[in-house]
Amino acid sequence: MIRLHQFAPAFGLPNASPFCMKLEVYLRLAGLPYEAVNIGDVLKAPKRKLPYIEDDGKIVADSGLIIDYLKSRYGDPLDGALSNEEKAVALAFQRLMEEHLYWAAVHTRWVPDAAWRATREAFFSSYPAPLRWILPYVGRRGLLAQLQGHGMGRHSAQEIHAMGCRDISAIADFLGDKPFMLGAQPTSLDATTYAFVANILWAPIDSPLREHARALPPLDAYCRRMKERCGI
Ligand SMILES: N[C@@H](CCC(=O)N[C@@H](CS)C(=O)NCC(=O)O)C(=O)O
Repeated sequence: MIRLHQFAPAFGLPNASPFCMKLEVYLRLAGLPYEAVNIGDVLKAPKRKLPYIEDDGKIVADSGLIIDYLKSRYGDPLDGALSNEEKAVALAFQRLMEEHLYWAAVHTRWVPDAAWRATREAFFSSYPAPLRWILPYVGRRGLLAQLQGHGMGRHSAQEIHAMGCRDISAIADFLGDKPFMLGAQPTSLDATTYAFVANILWAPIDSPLREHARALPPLDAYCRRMKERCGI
């Protein structure tokens, strides 16, 4: 049985980490049985990030590499029939969400004081003292350093919001009135899209990104469709 190591659910979402949520949604859409280990211990993760999986003694980290591994081991029911052109578009959107929009969303959760209070409460309040006080401080400092390292954190809040909103518009424009990103059936791109869009739309973090996503009604309908399809 695949063991999925991830953070515990938070913010009323299956996972407040879009990468963990993406992988869990993928496992469900692909019909692969798994056991979720919601301990969220980043220090035990081989790359110090979650998710990672254990499968038959093999440990694989990084949601994208895990999906590649799962496809090679268990087949590719979601993407197997895609054309090279569709695969190229899927990869470009995946990178848009994971390497760009993600950092704009991280900024909305960890930087403004009001959002930070909600993030701290959701992610750290269940830890016993003194971890409850230390981890938020260490975690926030780490995330702010990552934002600087990526480069997103060097822009003004206004610039970051404008960039994130453009990404969200691109997703909505490409989705159009299709049921799923690449047509009538969900593919692995939908695991990514649902995870990243729901994490902006449905997390209780008031931000210009969420306002923008809310102003594009097909996105909420899409997330509901995905939720119904995968059950989380
Ligand atoms: N490329 C990785 C990214 C995973 C990632 O960024 N995970 C974040 C949570 S959303 C994490 O574990 N962060 C812990 C940290 O930075 O300390 C993947 O696709 O799995």
